[in-house]
Amino acid sequence: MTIVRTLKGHADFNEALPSLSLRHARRGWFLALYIPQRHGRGKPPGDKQKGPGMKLYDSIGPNPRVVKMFMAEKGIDLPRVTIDLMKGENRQPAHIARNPGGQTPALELDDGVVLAEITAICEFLEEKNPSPALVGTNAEERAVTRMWTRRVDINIVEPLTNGFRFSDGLGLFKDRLRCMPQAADDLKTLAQERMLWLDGLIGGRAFIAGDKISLADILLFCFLDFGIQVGQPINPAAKNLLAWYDRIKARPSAAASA
Ligand SMILES: N[C@@H](CCC(=O)N[C@@H](CS)C(=O)NCC(=O)O)C(=O)O
Repeated sequence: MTIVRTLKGHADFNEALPSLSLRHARRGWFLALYIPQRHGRGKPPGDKQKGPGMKLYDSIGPNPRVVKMFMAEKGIDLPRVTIDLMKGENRQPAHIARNPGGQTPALELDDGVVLAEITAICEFLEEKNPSPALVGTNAEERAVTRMWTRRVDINIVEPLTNGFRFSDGLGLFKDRLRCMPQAADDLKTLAQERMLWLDGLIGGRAFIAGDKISLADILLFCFLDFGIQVGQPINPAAKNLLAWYDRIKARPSAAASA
């Protein structure tokens, strides 16, 4: 049974020191590289799952939330396994064997293939459950959604997230990722500037990629909501974005994924 916890704020991240040492992390990477397996297909040693069944390896944080909100919009329900990020469970060999990136979410399929990377997981779920479409119903719609999703990702999600990891989240991430604390303020400023840029582009549109909710909205919402919790609020000058945020937040999928 799944326990879905919400991220209460950056204090949680800062207060909990990672129990994982660099030595363990290195060992995990070593195992991931040298245990014979087809890339992305590793069944973790000791995995006792019997019979077919997809499951979502879930945790706190905005990335798993994107998948959960996407699923909520589509009415998909899957068994979940909670990975304890604060204790570094995601960086231990069992999870690294599933996802060499050592992060969450990961979606294990019926045949043992493990998908990671939120956009890949969402695109897979879309193909298996086309309605309601959150990527698109034809080539053009899909391309437009992917274009906006990528814009959101590069311009806002990446700088906002790294701005957090390199400052408020440093206590948690310093032994997990290459952290550049000297870049944190610039990254946060960049995210703020790009919010204003996006604000100008979306104008009077109801949604980021057009007149229907899409993966681009879900991605942006989950990360802006995370930013609000960790001291990176939406740029107050971005009036269109603020109105958009309120509209998305009112959707049941926002509460269902929190
Ligand atoms: N590029 C990955 C990013 C995943 C990611 O950063 N996940 C976070 C949770 S929001 C994580 O696992 N953080 C813990 C860590 O890196 O140790 C994706 O698209 O899924």
